[in-house]
Amino acid sequence: MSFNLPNPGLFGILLVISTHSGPLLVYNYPQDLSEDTQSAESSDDDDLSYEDKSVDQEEIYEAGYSYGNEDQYKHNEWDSRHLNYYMGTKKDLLPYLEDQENNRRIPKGNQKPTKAKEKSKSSNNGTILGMEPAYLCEMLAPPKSMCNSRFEITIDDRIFLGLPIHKMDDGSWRPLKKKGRPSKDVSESTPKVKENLIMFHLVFILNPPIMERNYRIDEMFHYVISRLSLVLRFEQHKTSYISNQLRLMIALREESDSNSGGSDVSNFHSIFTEKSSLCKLISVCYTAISKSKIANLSINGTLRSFQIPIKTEFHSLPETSVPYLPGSYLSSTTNLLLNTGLINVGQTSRYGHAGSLLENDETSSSLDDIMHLALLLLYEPDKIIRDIVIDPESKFANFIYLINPTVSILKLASDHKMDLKEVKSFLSHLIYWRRARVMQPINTRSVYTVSPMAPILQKAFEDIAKFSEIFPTLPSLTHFLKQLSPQFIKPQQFASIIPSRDHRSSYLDALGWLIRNGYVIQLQTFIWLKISPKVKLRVEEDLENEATLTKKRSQGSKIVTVGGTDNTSKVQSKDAITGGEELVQRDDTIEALQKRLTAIGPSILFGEEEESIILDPGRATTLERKWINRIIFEECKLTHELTTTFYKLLKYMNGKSSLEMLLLKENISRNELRRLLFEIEDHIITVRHW
Ligand SMILES: *[C@@H]1O[C@H](CO)[C@@H](O)[C@H](O)[C@H]1NC(C)=O
Ligand SMILES: *[C@@H]1O[C@H](CO)[C@@H](O)[C@H](O)[C@H]1NC(C)=O
Ligand SMILES: *[C@@H]1O[C@H](CO)[C@@H](O)[C@H](O)[C@H]1NC(C)=O
Ligand SMILES: *[C@@H]1O[C@H](CO)[C@@H](O)[C@H](O)[C@H]1NC(C)=O
Ligand SMILES: CC(=O)N[C@H]1CO[C@H](CO)[C@@H](O)[C@@H]1O
Repeated sequence: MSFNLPNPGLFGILLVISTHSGPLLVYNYPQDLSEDTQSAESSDDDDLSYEDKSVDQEEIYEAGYSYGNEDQYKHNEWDSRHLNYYMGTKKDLLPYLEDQENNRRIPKGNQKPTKAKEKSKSSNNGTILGMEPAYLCEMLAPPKSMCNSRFEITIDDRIFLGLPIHKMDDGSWRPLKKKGRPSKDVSESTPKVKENLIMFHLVFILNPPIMERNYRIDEMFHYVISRLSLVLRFEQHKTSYISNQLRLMIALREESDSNSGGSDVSNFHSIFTEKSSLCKLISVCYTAISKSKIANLSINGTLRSFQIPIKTEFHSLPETSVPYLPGSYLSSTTNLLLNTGLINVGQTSRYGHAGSLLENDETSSSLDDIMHLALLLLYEPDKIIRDIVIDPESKFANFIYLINPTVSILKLASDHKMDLKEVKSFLSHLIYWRRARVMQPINTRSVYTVSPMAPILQKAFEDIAKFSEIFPTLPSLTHFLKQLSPQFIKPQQFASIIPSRDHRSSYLDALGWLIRNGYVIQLQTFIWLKISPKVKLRVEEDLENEATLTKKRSQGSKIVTVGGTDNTSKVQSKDAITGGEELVQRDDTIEALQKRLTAIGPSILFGEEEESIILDPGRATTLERKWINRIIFEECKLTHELTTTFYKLLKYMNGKSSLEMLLLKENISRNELRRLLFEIEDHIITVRHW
């Protein structure tokens, strides 16, 4: 099992409608949904078929699965119903497929596969998974109260998932502002269906592996079903698109009946698919989504894309036993894309139900941060422009030609006086269409190293040849990687491996290639402020002096009684464990504090004489601010300029925002930062990772 690999498990799509005369299955794709026949047939092919996983075979096998530690599973019993069933190597695949096919031949429950299959082959009067369409329709046409929200039923291990859309009481299709009578209530001459249509429901039939069930259906609902259903609702509301399509289908059927005398029933399906744009889009949607491709659907003349994005960006290292796609990229920068919906971060728990669909505001603010990054094209510009079919003279194409991984998008836009909104739209499309990835601009002064996810086992052999073909004058791929991960010293700035100025640009190109293909990642620097016992002691002394002074004048100060140095630092260390919980309130009693601290256990507490780490200076307590000031003004005696820089740096001292991001976002030079870090060296903890 791996959520890192695409596995849509889409078995078919149904269009169910309700009219005043009851529910009706109008169209289904593929035509034969009587049993799981498609996959059984394909497993006769060579060992690379594997189509029942519904992933895009060509693409993934071309790349080769990344299986992590192969040996771990070598001796496992091979059971296609078991959760480990595709954590195998290629050579395990054949027995697996055979096994699966055998399982499939055993009829399950009340289904009668053979009969159903014969029937459906002869006409579209067949069953859906052994069930009569009329019976199934009753279930898939829920009452109004259950419409306009997620719909899900499971029948014989198949999940029927959709977002049924019901007509509003006022006759319109969208719950909008009062004025929203249907904008064009088309002529009364239209046959019954139009007025009759009260509900339509695009039902996706899924058969995900049991262990992935919730994940896969959430993913499908979030990325495809909900979005597509709402677009259709919009079209129905605006132009009666669904009603018009239904009328068209009735007309087609009548025409066909009168031509063939009603004998040629089986033809409806192909006629519908060909002539009705609604049926066509259902078939195109099925074909693309079931292969993990991007479905480009023409909905009443407008082209829209739907897909379950493939997971190729990781912000943390997946477990070694969990497969992922080779060439995947590892960077904490990926976090910046979390809310954009452009990539798959593999957390379906983040997807609300139908609610979170229009996340545009969130998306566009997340894109602001991304503008500081650069785009790395995953293919040659010409190929991209050809493949996504845009005019080579267009602004979009022009933008693609300008993309340079060494330059931030913001700079690119300002250098060429481009409209930021337009640029955001271009870059979103390139990321969504799997043509580009964002990353920090490639820089000779940044540090790069071999990715722990590098596809060494899967692809290195062919890539070594490719690399030397593309960069004939450079060292080999293996030599490059060795230099980037030196054995006895820590990784150096990229500049250190560039032999001369003349080599600079070819080395940067090669670096881009290595990053694009998942071999190399950027190392980033994360820092925290640490408070030494000495600083704490000095601040405590100051406080005591202050307190004495204050006491002389009035009554005791609350700060001294409650915010005792060591106790605050212990509370702080609690924060380290729970990961970002609010600091304990100042007015907590010492008893309460102690209770919480004992609950955590003594081993992780910093002793009285030990250092504290300030985890989030953005939310520093009064005492912590005193420590910080002590460091700035007394311990390091920073100059005025460096103090200013220090305050800019402060909010990055949380172990989450890297210094490399700081250089990109704040107006601080590398030199200035270096000087500051040198001065405060004794008071920081540095961690380097992706
Ligand atoms: C359709 O199915 C019904 C019952 O399942 C059967 O009576 C009828 O003959 C079938 N029609 C065709 C055209 O196969
Ligand atoms: C498509 O949209 C236009 C308006 O944008 C509308 O006039 C037309 O009827 C629609 N087509 C269908 C098939 O609904
Ligand atoms: C849909 O369009 C995108 C962008 O042009 C393209 O990458 C993708 O391959 C297309 N999908 C299919 C199934 O052709
Ligand atoms: C950036 O800093 C330099 C000096 O450090 C200053 O001259 C310049 O005006 C600053 N730019 C911005 C946009 O703040
Ligand atoms: C100053 C102060 O209140 N210090 C307290 C910190 O917590 C320890 C127990 O962990 C107490 O013994 C101290 O009195």
